[in-house]
Order: sequence, then structure tokens, then C-alpha cells
Amino acid sequence: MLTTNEIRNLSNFATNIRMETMKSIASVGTGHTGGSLSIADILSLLYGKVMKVDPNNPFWEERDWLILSKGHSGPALYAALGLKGYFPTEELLTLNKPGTNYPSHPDWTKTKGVDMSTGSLGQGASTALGIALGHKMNKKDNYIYLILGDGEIQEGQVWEAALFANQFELDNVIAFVDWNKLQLDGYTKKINNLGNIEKKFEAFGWHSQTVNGHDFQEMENAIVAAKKEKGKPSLIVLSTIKGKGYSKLENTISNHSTAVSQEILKEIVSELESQLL
Ligand SMILES: Cc1ncc(C[n+]2csc(CCOP(=O)(O)OP(=O)(O)O)c2C)c(N)n1
Ligand SMILES: [Mg+2]
Repeated sequence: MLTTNEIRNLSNFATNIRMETMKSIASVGTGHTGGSLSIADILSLLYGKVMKVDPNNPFWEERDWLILSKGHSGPALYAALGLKGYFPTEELLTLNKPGTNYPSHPDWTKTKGVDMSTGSLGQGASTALGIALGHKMNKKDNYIYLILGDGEIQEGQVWEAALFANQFELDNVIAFVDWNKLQLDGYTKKINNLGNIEKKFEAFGWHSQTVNGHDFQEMENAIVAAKKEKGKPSLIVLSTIKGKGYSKLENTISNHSTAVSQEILKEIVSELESQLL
């Protein structure tokens, strides 16, 4: 059970992730806003409470790993890492500019704290599970967290990976699907309906749950339950709002990649500041 104080801190961490994400995207003028904002709360919970990491030692062998398979949401991951202390947050303003350590999609050779390069949808699932198998073979007790997009799981590769995780009993994997119901240019339901994601993964042998991806207690409970399940990989579907935090962007079909001017940024920052507890 999270304390009231922990929930306040996690909520503020998430709001600050949203704020830094939008500032960095505004600094380059455009970027993947919607899908970055929808995962701010899970990033806050993972880096703020759940994950065993050391910002002063990004390659610490005992650490938990995070693979952001929906790599287009890199700006949100960078914001979380900067706020966690891996590097000064001012560096976020070099996002996607020539020579930057913060490219639009994650690159582990460039950014402190990024565990795996991602961006080609589906591939992060396979790499995460390969990493998890390696850790299991080395008898490590750390966890591999994986964040997938809902549109992303239309990729066949994800289901091949799902079979693999079941075959090798990868109970050191906790995967999340950011179920924001939208993909690049429309509703997943209309483009390639995913049906019941929880039941589909369950049929592939995973321990599966669905929770509100903006509710810290529900997510924390699901992670605790996932860790109790031995011999199976775990999937947690996060029901989220694409664009969460900036009302004009929330749930809009056109919020995948948007222009953010300095003028609009002022409006966004003021709305986000009002969400600080
Ligand atoms: C293999 C591959 N195909 C296409 C793309 C282009 N692309 C980037 S994000 C995206 C939509 C993904 O939708 P979803 O997984 O729902 O993520 P969200 O936009 O909701 O964050 C697409 C098609 C890509 N990065 N990789
Ligand atoms: Mg989506």
C-alpha cells in the first residue's frame, strides 16, 4: 500500500515528467506528445518507487532494466531519467538536435540510463525477453520492465516474443501495454482491433491484469501481484489517455506527433503546474 505522501510524490514526479517532456519537445518545435504523456505515470512509479537503479552507476549489474519498446515516447523516458538524476535536466533541451545525447528515439549508447535502443515497433519486445533470458541464465534476481504501445502490439513479432517468454518461463519480465486506444492516425479499434488484450496474453500463457494507468495504487498492486506469480511472464494492461495532462491534447486523433510552439508551451506549463499537489 502506498502512503498518501508517496502518492503525492509520485503524482508530482509524473507532472514534472510531463512538464520536462513538453519543454524539450517545444525546444525542437515538434515531437511525439500524445504517447509520451500517456506513460508519464507508469514511468514515475517505476523510477520513483519500483525499480532498483542507481543514477550514478547506470550500468550497475544488479539493476532492473526498462525497455521502452514504444521508442517514439523517448522524450518522456529522458525526462524521467533527468529528474531521477542521471544527467542535468537542462540537457533535455537539446532533444533531437544535431549532436545531442537525446535523439527522438532511445539509443543506449548515447543516453545515461537508457537500457536498450528502440524505435522500430515490436523489436523491443524481443530484445527485452532475450535480456530477461540472459539474466535468468545468470541467476540474477532483477526485473526487466517492458513498455509496449497498443498499436505496437499489432506487430506479429510481439506475439512471437509472447510465446518465447512463456516457453522460457520468464517470470523476471513485467510488460505493460499503454492501452491509450489510439495509434498514429486513429483508433486501434478501427484500424486493427486488438480485442481483449488481457485475455490474449493470458491465452499465450502470461499472468495478465488490466488497471488504470493513471492510478498509482492500482499499478503498484498489479506489480506486486505480478511478482508473486512464479514461472510465468506478466502483462499489465494500462488503461490510459493519450495526451494525458494537457486537456487540449487528451484523446484527440491528431495528438500523435504535434507542433509545440513556445506560446503553446506557456499554456501547457500553466495547466500542468495547476496539477502539482
Ligand atoms: C516497425 C515500425 N512501423 C512503424 C513505425 C512508425 N510509428 C511510430 S509510432 C507509431 C504508432 C504506434 O502506436 P501505439 O503503439 O499505439 O503508440 P502511441 O502512439 O499510442 O504511443 C507508428 C506507426 C515504427 N516506429 N516502427
Ligand atoms: Mg496507442
